[in-house]
Amino acid sequence: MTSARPAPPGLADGARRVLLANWTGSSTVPSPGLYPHQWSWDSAFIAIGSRHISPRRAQRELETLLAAQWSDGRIPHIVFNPAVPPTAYFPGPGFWRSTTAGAAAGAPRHVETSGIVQPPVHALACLLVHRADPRSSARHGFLARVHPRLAAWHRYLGRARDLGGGGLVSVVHPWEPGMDNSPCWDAPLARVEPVPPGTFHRADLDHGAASDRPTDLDYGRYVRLAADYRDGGYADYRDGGAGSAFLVEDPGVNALLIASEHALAEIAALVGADASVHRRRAAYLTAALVDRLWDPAAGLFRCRDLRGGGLIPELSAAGLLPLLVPGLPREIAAALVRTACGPHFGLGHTVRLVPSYDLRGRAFDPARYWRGPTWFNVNWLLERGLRLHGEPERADALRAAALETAVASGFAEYVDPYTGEARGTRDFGWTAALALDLAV
Ligand code: 2M8
Repeated sequence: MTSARPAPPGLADGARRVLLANWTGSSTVPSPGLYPHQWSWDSAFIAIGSRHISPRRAQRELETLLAAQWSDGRIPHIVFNPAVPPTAYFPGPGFWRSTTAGAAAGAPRHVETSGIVQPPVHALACLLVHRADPRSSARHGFLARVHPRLAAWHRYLGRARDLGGGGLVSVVHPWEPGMDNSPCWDAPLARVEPVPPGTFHRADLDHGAASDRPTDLDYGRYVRLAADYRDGGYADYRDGGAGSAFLVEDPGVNALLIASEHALAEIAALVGADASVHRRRAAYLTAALVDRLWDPAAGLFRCRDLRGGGLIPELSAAGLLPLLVPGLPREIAAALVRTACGPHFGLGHTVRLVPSYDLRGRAFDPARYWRGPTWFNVNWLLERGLRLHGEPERADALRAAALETAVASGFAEYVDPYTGEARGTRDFGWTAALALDLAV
């Protein structure tokens, strides 16, 4: 946050309007039409913004999500709202069947959820929400309640999801890193047999332009992977044996876990628990991230395909997200800034906000979801990273561009990186929330 330039007129009121309209009474939907349930990392980003409207509501947002945590520690990527018709979103609760298929893995019985996860940005969100009003947070025991749940979540990731055996967290589905159709997944997904077309109905196409969304072939593979995971009881297996046909180490997921381990250390200290375990975890994960995913020639972190492909050659914005990591070696942070500002991501000359994928990449598409468009959560994270690593002027410029683009696009889900034209749905939850956070 900075007061470098005032926010554009209408931003704060507009963001508040979106966050109020998307609030259900216990959590906030990303979008009432396209995404009518609670999403895991969306709620974390939304709470970071809504803490400026009501810290209590932001606490509630996070605690609603945490109440759906499985007893093995996982936080599901969707918590379904029973009041929403089952056909409103695909795949819905009837597909995931968490209360039965997830019983052995410890799915809760009182609520239907998905069985996969999303990036662990929650401890960071809880700490920021606490800081919005530390006295009220302490009075209501917010951190004392969330601390054990966050610790269990990180333990799940560290123990059950170190599927490559090198210390990093793996993802078992392209929905887990949150960048669903990133070109990074093209090669690993090519090995997955899609379910036959016509065996499911894509509710997303009732709300969004097909050219802005993943393809039917992508969806056939997403459904296959999710169904296989469900049919295996949502069990996680070490690499080499049974388990997901899609198995990847993603630098964004791991960077967010490291940032959240640092946040959890602060939370632990505030509630009188052991903080050192989280500091050690953060240091260990940072070393593993550099060791396994850093590509000095490219000047960014790559994804690792654990099913035989090695480091994936595509340049994704996920590979810049470790800029968020405190304690990243100085020369690596400097290289990430150079890459963000170089020809592949164009920050500050070709484009004003970082695109999701290489502007010069073979698969670049300025309209299609995570294959090029600019996303506000990615840019919020990079703004923080630039500030953390001593780049306040670049951070200020990025902040100003994010605020202007958020308002001009009607709080779009994502935008064309060159023109700023709105793509996907409008009045999108995290766009409004993170713009508000940058504005105040
Ligand atoms: C998108 O993913 C969902 C599946 O989880 C979908 O396409 O239906 C992604 O952009 C993801 O990152 C995001 O959390 C979710 C809800 O906004 O939508």
